[in-house]
Amino acid sequence: MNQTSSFPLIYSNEVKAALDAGRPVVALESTIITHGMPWPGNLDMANDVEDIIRAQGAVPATIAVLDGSLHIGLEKKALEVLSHSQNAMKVSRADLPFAIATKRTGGTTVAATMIAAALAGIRVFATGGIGGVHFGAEQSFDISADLEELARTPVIVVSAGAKAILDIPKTLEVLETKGVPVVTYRSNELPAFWSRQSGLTSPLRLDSAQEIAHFQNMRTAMNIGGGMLIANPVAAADEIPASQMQGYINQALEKAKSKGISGKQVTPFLLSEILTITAGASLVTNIALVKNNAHLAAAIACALSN
Ligand code: PSU
Ligand code: MN
Repeated sequence: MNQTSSFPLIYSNEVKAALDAGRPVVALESTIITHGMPWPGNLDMANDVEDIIRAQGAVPATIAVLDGSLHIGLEKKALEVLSHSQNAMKVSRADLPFAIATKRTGGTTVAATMIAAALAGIRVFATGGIGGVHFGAEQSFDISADLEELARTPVIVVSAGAKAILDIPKTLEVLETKGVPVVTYRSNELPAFWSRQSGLTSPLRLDSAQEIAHFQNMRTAMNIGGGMLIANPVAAADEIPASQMQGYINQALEKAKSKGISGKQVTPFLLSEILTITAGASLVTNIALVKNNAHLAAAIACALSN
């Protein structure tokens, strides 16, 4: 364990060694562990994803707040404890210093994980899907802090697109307004998380990890701040087709509405409803797409460090 700052910031030995040596590192979020997937599948997913990154010659840095310390890289035991913790906070930008100040434990969202990754000098981050503009946002104003974070923090976020429970066209519009590049990997069509198709043309497309690294280097050279979103379609064998997903999503959205679910609960509620409605199939796809993203993120991290 290594502490090196004016607040409790702890690096795992593996991550510290990699950062010191300039070896490729990939950040991983932990809200997906604490709020996005049920135990024990969440723990298996977290361990498998770390191994995928190692197998490609990069080092995984799962990020979380444990008892008031910000951890960059979790030891096996800590990951296990987090995966079945009952009172973990969902920690986004607004909550990160709060969780540290009040000595809480929590899973970091895409936004909070980007902040931590940037602090640590990690340039690439793999997740499932980012938060975005929710349906009915014109009434609820429910727009994820992930979008603002992408606009300001220089980390490449590898996702399977925005979760299909979101209003994807509005999410794209907000990203465009904020100047966040959205790059789909090897497809002209933006994926929709569980599905390869969204019906929307991707703003940008690149076909290799090297090109993505080159693009990001160009953004850095031109002093254009902020991150970028990579949308990586899940493999055809693992997807749930969009036509099928739409019915499940509508059912979940109806239930959220009738129960008056709001704020931070919306995303976890919808994900767990969809899990029930699909009898677990959505989780299988969710795990497959996170692994797929870890693979690409590791390749980008390797390309960046060359
Ligand atoms: N992707 C998943 N499962 C999740 C999330 C993403 O496959 O649980 C989490 C991420 O941490 C993301 C968060 O940052 O949901 C978005 O929440 P909100 O819409 O409340 O900002
Ligand atoms: Mn929200």
